[in-house]
Amino acid sequence: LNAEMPGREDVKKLTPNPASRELLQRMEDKNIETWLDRYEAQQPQCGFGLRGLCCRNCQWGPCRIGPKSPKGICGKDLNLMVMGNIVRALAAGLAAHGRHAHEVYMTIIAAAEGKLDFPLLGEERVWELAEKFSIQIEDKDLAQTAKEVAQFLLEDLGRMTADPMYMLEAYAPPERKQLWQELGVLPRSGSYEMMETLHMTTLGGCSDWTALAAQELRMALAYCYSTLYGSSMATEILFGIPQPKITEVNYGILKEDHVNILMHGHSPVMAEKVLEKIYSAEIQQQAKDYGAKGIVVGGMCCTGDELLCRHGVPSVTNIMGQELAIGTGAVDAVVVDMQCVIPGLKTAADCFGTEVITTCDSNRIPGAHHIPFDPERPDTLEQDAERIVQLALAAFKNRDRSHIHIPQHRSRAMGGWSCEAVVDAFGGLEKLAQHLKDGTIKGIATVVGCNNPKVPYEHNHVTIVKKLIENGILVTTTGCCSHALLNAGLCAPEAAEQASAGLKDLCRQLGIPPVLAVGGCVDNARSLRLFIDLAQQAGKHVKDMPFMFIGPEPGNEKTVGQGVTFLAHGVSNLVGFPAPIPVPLPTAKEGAQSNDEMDRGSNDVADFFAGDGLYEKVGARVYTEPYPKLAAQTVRMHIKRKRLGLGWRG
Ligand code: MSK
Repeated sequence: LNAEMPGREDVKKLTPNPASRELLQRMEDKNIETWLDRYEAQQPQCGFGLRGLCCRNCQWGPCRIGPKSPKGICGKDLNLMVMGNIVRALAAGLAAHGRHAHEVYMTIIAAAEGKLDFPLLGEERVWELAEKFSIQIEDKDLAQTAKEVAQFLLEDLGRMTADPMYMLEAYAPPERKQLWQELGVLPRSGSYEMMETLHMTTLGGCSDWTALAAQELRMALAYCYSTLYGSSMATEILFGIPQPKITEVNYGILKEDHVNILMHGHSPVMAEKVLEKIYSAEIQQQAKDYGAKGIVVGGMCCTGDELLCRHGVPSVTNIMGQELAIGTGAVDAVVVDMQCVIPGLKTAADCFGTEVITTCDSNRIPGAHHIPFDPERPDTLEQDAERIVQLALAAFKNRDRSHIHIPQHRSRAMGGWSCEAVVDAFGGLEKLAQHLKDGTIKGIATVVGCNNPKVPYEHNHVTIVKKLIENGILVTTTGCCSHALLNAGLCAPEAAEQASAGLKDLCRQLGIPPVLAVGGCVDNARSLRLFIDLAQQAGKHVKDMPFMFIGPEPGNEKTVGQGVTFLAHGVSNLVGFPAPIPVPLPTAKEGAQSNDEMDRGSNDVADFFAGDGLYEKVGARVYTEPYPKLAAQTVRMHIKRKRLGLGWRG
């Protein structure tokens, strides 16, 4: 596996964004450490770890599985170890999205009680959820109803009894609910299933890997309905349902003569308040008094996606671009909330005098300014947001201008694709379903997820998506993948020219791109809802539709939950390198002695996910393909098979 990984020169050559190539070289020339240096220092990476064949869940270990040691000290075999590691990764991913969800739900409650000055802009979502949850709304105003909705969402996050989850009951397709009931995988709540997963995988816990596989499905459903759907819709309640808007993206949006502030992380609550301050006349004037021509706000990772969706705030980059953005020497402050903020960010920031401001107690960075937001201690939010902006203004005043280098690359982009906005753009669900049926759109793929240093940065995202639209497959995207596609110009209406004839004409006529950036990680709920609604409109089950979930460069533990969520709904996955679910390999050589020979060992877990085991249960499987052009071909074949199954031409 190590042999498959790219070297420094591969990365610099294959990374599609010219601005990233320029900045990687600049950091190297200046001898400033980035992920690329640390990745090199880690080579070769442990072959046991790469395959999920080591366990350090207890103090008896670490144990690893090899030809001479087919079991851990406790007796755990290969299947149990591989499956246990995957299910634990999903629990960690659920914890991350769960913490995000908790912040947003508590913010609604604080806003509804008048303790926070947020106007609840997503009124239609409040009434929709109130109706779905059968909340009595007579004699209640918007704030009171929003508070009750948030309390229902909190219950889905924390329930300890076997009562049904409200969100799952409200939005899951009836066919799936029945199936999950039969499979015994209906979850209690996000918190309960996290607890149960750690319990099942502790020393002397569950010895049956198939029970852990069932827990994987159960937890993915908790992940989906207590955090993805919940956070995405709760954020819409607070800040509104996004609508399409044109903006510019990439590192070139930074300006030497402006104050440059980057917003990074996942939960957009503090970022929204900071933005409000920045847009105020007083702060704009103050920036001018400091000698700046204005203030540029740029987005990174999923907080960037949220701000792009709602305000057209230009996005800059993703998780592996965060040090490169600092390397422009033009960033005065980075405001970070939670998740995907790597420790290396501060090292780079210290080299360029960039202020790093942390706003979440969960994500501390030594040496950074810490100005936390806590919806249960809301009194200081206004002053805190003001302090953050003042720190950025002061940093501009003190900036060392001799180190500025902003690569002049910008791309046009259209963001703001809520589920409703996608449906409206196509003239309604009926028309969109008809385009699918007649083959104008061959299928829909949601291409998402992180970056990973094990693949040339952003190369797989961009290569796969170009091939998909060339073949008439409409793409939705979120998270770090969306930044790669935004910067590559694939989310601009002009990208229609790169699509197949049918998709090109349709996008041109509608004035939309063939790649729709639907938001941050939690907004994968938007793509899933689109899949569910389209299947219902077509009178089919999701599992039979020409849909696919693609994670070309999986990185964070959260991506496991994304993939399994779609699997549980009947949408097959195409996973790039490194697949968290290991690839099925040919049968073990008799008398294998070396680890390499052991690599060829059979793996029931991989067979379950990639073969017929999971498929027979949920109607979906995992394909693994590290090479992007082959991956796109696999997706095309999958979509073709689904169309044939439906009797749809094309
Ligand atoms: S930010 S979870 S690296 S997509 Fe949501 Fe990117 Fe993955 Fe973080």
